[in-house]
Amino acid sequence: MSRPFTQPTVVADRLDAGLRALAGLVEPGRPGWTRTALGEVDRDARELVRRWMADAGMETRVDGAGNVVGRLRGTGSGRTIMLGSHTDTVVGGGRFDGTVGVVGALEVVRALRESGRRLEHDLVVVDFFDEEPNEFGLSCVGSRAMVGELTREHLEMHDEEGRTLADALARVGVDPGAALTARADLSDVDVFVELHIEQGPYLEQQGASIGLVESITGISRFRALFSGRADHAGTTPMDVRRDAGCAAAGTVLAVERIAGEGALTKGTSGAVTFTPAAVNVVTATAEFRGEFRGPEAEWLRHAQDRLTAAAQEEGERRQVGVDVEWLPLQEPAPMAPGVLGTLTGVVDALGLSASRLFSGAEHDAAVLARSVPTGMLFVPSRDGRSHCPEEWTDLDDIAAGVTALLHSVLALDEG
Ligand code: HGY
Ligand code: MN
Ligand code: MN
Ligand code: MN
Repeated sequence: MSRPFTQPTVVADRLDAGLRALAGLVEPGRPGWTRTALGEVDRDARELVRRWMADAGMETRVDGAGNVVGRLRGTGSGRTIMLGSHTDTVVGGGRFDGTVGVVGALEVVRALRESGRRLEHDLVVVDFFDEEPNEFGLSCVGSRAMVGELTREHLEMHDEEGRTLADALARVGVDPGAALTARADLSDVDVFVELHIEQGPYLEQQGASIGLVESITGISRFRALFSGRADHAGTTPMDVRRDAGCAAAGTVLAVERIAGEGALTKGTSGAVTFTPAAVNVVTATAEFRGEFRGPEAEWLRHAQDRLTAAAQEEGERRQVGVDVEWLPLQEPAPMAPGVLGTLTGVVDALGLSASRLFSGAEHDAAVLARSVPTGMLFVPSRDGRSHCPEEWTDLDDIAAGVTALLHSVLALDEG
C-alpha cells in the first residue's frame, strides 16, 4: 500500500536560490557569468550540484566523463526517467543557459520528496559535463561519453600549442581513459527530458510561456588554417603579399554568405587569430573556427563543400596555404513524437500557453535523442538574448517550466 501524499509543488524561491548560488561561482576577472568546463570553477559548481542531489535524497556519483549523476529510487519498476542539462557556460555567458534545467530537475526531486509521492520509475538527474564547445571546438563532451560517442580522435583534438583535449580534461580531474569508457547502459531509461531557456525570441513573440521542441538543429563545425608569409607592411607591394589574414577574412565572409542563403540556416565564425599579432607585419598564419547550423543534414553537407571551395579560392588568390578541418557532422535531432505528445498534453492540462518550435541551439538532448526517446521544454528568454550577460528569464517563467517538467515526470511515470 502506498503512503498518502499531497500534490507535489514547485517552490520558486528554491529555484531562485539555486540559480543565485551557481551565479556566484564564476571565473574571476572574466566577463559576464563565465564558468567554462575546462576552467577551475566549473568543478566546484558540479560538486555543489552533487551535494544538492545528495541533500535531496539521491544516490550520487560522478561518472568517468565528469557527469554528475543523481538517482532517486522509485518503487521498483526497474525503469528510469532521466532529466538534466548542464552548468558550464560560454565565456561571457549568462546565468540561465543550462542551469535552469539542472536546478529545475533538482526542484522536481525536492517537490516529489516533500509531497511523499514516490514514482514507480527511478528518477535520474544529470549535470552533463562540458556542453558548450570547449577551446578545442568540441561540445557535449559528457553526453557524448554517456552514449558512447566520445572517441580517441576527440581526445586528440589539439590547439595551436599542441595541447590536447585529453591534457585539458586531466587538468580538471576528468581522466581521459575513464571518459572514453564512460558509456552508460541506458537500456533502463524510458525517456530523457531537458528543460532549457529558449535562447531566442520566438516564445516572447508568440506570447507563449512554454516551448515544445520539435527538433534540434544539426551542426557542422570546422577549424580553418591559413599559411602565408610574414613581410614588411610598408614595403611589400600589395600584389605580391601572401597575407593569410586576408584569406581568413574572405572565408569568414563566405560563412556569412552561404548561411544567409538557406531557410533557418545559420553560419558563425569565431576564435580568430592572426600571427604575428602585429599591425606592421603582413599576417603569416591565421586561424579561426566556424560553424553552420540548420534543420537539414543535406544542406549542411552542401555548405561544407561550398565553404571549403571558398576558402581554397581565397587562398589561391594570395598564394596562401589552406587547410579546413571538419568535425564529424552532428545530424539534426527530431524529438520523439510520443514524448512530445505527452509533454503537449501536460502543458495543455496545466493551462499554460505553449508553442511548438525548432531549436537552433544545441543541447545535450540532441545527443541523448540518438539513444533514448527524448523531449525538450523551453522557457522564454527576454529579448531572445543568450550567450551574453544580458540573458534573462523571469522567475515566474522558470517556475512554470519546472512545473511543466514535474507534471511531465508524473505523466511519464504513469505512461
Ligand atoms: O551553442 C549552443 O547552441 C548551445 O548553447 N550550447
Ligand atoms: Mn549555451
Ligand atoms: Mn545550454
Ligand atoms: Mn515507463
